[in-house]
Amino acid sequence: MNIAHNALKTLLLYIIILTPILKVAVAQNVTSYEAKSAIRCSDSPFQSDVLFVTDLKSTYLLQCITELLPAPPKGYLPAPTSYRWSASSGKIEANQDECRWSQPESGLQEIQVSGIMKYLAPNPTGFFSRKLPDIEVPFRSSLKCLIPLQVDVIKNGKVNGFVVGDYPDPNDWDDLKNASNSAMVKANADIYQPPKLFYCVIPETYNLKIFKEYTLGDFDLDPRFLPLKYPRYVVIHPRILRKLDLLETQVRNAGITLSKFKIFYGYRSPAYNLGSREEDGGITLKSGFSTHMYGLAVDILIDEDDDLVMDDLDGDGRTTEEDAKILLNHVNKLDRLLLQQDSELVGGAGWYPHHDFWERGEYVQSPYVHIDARGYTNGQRLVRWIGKDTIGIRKRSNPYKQNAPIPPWPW
Ligand SMILES: [Ca+2]
Ligand SMILES: [Ca+2]
Repeated sequence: MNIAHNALKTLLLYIIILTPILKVAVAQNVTSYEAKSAIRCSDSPFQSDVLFVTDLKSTYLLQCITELLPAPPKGYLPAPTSYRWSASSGKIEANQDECRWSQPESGLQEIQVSGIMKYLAPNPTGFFSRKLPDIEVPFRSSLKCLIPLQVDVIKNGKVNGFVVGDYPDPNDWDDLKNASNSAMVKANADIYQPPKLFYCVIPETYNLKIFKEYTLGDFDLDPRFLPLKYPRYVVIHPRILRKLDLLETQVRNAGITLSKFKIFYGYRSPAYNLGSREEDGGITLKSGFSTHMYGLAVDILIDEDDDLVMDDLDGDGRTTEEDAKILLNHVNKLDRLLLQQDSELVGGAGWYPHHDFWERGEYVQSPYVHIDARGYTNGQRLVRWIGKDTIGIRKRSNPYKQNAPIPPWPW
């Protein structure tokens, strides 16, 4: 009797506990909801793993985009969503799903938003129908932002302790002697001013994508070949990112497979450029006013098989200077169009038929192409040049083939 009584009690208890749960489950068709959210910046195209900040004077407008998955059932009405914004540094002016952000500190910063998405259940329609539960789902998102360090005057050739060397003066005749074309440098002195914005490169930021598939480290020297102390600083002008993007489109439209260009050299400081002149075999490969020093240039390969050698673009079964020429022809086509459009993205290009990247030892020898977004031409002619043969000068054999395994990443 007692056992039966206890069993009945337990059953009743279960019914009492389970009924509301079952009701919700039935009402919501056992749906569990998820609120997806993301922070987007409409003011900048440079957003990938991080928002890549290129202008410290700007106020960035950030928007939180939310979506309930799956969509709420028919009849549910959205209630105002609550948002709570915060930032690791800088000034925030939040207004619902939007937030204006300004004056952030340099380095890797983070914006966060959290809140609750709410949908109100429809009112019951019949005498026996019950009110369904409202839907309330919390969400949380964050956006990493890479903020440059502003350096108005480079003192003692250093940026926050990192040696960049002395930038030459485009109005000084002594400095102009080292320019490959002093008249053009002098006439375009505005782009040859010492840069003011430097991005800090550390192992934690090296692999962060700043724009589409391009990482911050793509613009720094490769630590697999040249282990140097961190933190380091690089300059990346937004114009070269926009130009890489246009060139990618142009190359892909021609039917060439390309995930991204492999950047051999992005930023090179004046100290690095001067130091490596000697290593280039005693010849001056690097101009005293190289656009690499201003973050306006990249040396690139198409290297989908990732062997650090230009791919066989013309399909003759081997890598030669002709493969680099195919890429150069695409740069020419793009630059002619940019010149017609009077675009600031127009630039110089160099064809390097044979080249030895001295600091990578025997690992890397490949034809490549230099592109830049210097913004000027030589009248109606594009600025173009052919690189010297450093493999021949250094008497390296077996070009374009690796003869040693590529070193592992140091982290
Ligand atoms: Ca290759
Ligand atoms: Ca070929």
